[in-house]
Amino acid sequence: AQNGYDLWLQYSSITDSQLKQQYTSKITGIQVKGSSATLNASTEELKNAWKSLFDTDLETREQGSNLLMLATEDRLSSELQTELSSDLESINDEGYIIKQLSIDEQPTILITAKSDIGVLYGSFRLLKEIQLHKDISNIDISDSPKIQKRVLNHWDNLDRTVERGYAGFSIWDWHLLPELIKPEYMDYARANASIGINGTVLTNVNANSLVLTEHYIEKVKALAEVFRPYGIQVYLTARFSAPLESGDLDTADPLNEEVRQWWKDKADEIYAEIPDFGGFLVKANSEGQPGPNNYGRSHVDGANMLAEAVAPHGGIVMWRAFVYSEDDPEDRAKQAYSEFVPFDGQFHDNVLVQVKNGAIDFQPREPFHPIFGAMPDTPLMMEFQITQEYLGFSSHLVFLPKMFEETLQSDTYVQGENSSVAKIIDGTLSNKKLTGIAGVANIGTEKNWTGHPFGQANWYGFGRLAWDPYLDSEKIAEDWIKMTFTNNPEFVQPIKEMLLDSRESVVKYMTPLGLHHIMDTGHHYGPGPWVSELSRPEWNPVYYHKADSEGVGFDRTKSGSNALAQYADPIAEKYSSPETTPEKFLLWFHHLPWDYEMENGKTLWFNIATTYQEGVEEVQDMIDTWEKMEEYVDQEPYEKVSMLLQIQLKEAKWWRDACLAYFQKYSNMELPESVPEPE
Ligand code: GCW
Repeated sequence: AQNGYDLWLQYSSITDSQLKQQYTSKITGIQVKGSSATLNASTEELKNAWKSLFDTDLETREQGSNLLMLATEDRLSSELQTELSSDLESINDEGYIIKQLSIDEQPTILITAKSDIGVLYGSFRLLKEIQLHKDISNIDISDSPKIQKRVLNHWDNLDRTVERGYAGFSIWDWHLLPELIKPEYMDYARANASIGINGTVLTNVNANSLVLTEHYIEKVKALAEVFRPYGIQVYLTARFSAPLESGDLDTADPLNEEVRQWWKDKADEIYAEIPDFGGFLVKANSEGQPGPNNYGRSHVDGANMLAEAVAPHGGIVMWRAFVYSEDDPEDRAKQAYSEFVPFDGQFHDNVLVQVKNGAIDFQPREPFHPIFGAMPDTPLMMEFQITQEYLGFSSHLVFLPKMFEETLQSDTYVQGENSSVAKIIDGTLSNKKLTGIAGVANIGTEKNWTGHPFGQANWYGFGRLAWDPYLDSEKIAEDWIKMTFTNNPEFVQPIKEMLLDSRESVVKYMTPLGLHHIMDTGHHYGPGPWVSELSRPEWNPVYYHKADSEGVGFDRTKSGSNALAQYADPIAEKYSSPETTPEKFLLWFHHLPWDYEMENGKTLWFNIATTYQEGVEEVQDMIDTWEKMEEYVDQEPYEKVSMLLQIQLKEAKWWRDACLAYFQKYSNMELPESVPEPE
């Protein structure tokens, strides 16, 4: 059923007899070489799926024809190893091969890999091919992840509230752990493994040091044990002042010997319980969090101290670059770069610097963060936000892979043309040994995990792009729709278009033409361009749009903050003039008069107004599309999406009306005819 719990692992019954015949005759049983928790998980998944897809049992058999064989490379006969040698050479430790072969003269479909986890990934891939109704005769697929650390970041607090979470409470039931293991934990692991996610940071970056105490480590261990067979490592956030709060030291100075020893002992203690613990994620000296700067030390001092503590155990440190200080509010967009770039090359090998996709904060649209490409000697990890803090929470339908793709495919030009952000993240541009990507999770206790039924697509899409950052968002949308709803093209085609367009629509009705951070403050829901009284200047929307009777926009060129200088040429040069700046970034980089003439010959004011209006109309189009889809969707999700789309329409109008009414006070210009007066 599509109530949402099963996510994209619906395994909906295949009723087409020809298709069913193809699959069930090609695979009549399963043979598993060796045994391990991961191989068992693979077998269980295949067997359960079979039951659901074909209403028949996939039985374990030791021999025969048309078997599905699961075996890691080292369990293959030497002839097979030779036959497959070039395929095997082409995959990495987590990759897999799925191939139709003849083994002992029997037709066999083999899933092989260098590791058990590779076999698990291959099993999910085979199931995906079937869910997508692909032809599997002569199947021949090999694939490997391009990024090593593919992790979710949960901003989950120990009291089960979730910072910026809109799908209920935290799924981690700390109170009842370690004894009570909810079935959701395993289904969470299955879902993540199915898209290749291999790590999860369980706790909020605004961290509580309690999670590092013995009592909680036991609970974390219980989760780690559920996740381990699925190849998912657990990580924790480390509050920098933990030695003060949960230890008995009176400093957290990273150069103090006792502090260093405290972290080493802490790491040893954790690893004794959780041998495959992933390491720490740290938010330090950002938004009031403690950090090395409190002791006159640098980010390098802080990160390297923790890196030394986890290094003997193979752990890593993900040190966030999301910093902006109170001292220099001239342009928040410049600060992370200014603070981190000078440290390039100074972090230990097991440190990743984790950078948000843009320099401000998870806006509906931002240019890529200028740090990407500017630290060639430091592994940089991408941080995307899957939860929709600035994009309408889980009330609005927005397909984020389209946005992630835009960032990943942006050309930084740092080593000439074709220096995409994706190449920096996957390490190919400067030959990085450690690579990673993180997504701030949108998961909670809602029955369907993500609140909005289409929020699942963002979790799914993040995973797919983490595995392969070059993937097309259209492909992701198509796969997700088919696996979650139906393969019927009458549904797939229009809904795919709706998803792909949805991101641009939200930009249009919230922050068109490069406007940003004009959401009402604190909660970041709904418009608030007028807000100006918060204590820190850079928390106020007026700081970002700078509307006055002269014009609107943030001048980041030489005549302004010159943040543009942080980008390589030709970007820096091209964007220095409004005429050659892509219109989608116009007001991000320029303060322009209301009557500035745009490409279409109309004024800036006219374009702002009509773009807001287009955004509203596009939400209406989404509603029209959805209304035609009733027959393809179960009643519950159908109605839920219908009602949510009505909220989205109402709020798109709210955005349009509020922003235009506010900006009109400064522009003093009439609304274009096509734009209705505020209701
Ligand atoms: O986007 C902002 C959020 C904060 C968040 C912070 C961060 C976890 O408003 O809630 O804190 O970013 O990323 O650290």
